Amino acid sequence: MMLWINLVGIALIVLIVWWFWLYKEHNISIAEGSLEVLVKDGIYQPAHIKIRANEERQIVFHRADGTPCAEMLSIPDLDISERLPLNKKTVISLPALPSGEYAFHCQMQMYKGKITVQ
Ligand SMILES: [Cu+2]
Repeated sequence: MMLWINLVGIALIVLIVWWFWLYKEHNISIAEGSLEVLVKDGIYQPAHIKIRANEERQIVFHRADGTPCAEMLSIPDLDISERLPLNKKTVISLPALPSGEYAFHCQMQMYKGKITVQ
């Protein structure tokens, strides 16, 4: 019984490490052309986007989550607020940006993402 509890504990730690650390690393995507972000199951995939500074960029958001809250995409620093129709792809055009970090999220900030410009 004790062994079984220990095994469950180890499995839980592995899962937590994977979720908070390894998983996020895999979420980084360096975009060269247009980039697609899937909006599904409570996360943006990828949630962390890297783009180059001083270059205009398009990001395609593909919303596959019917939750009403997932409908809005906000990038507050850029005054962008767009409706994402369900099961459709919406192109968001970003202006040429200076280096920095720009957060994006859904209406109630359940979905969260970040654009790193460098
Ligand atoms: Cu939301």
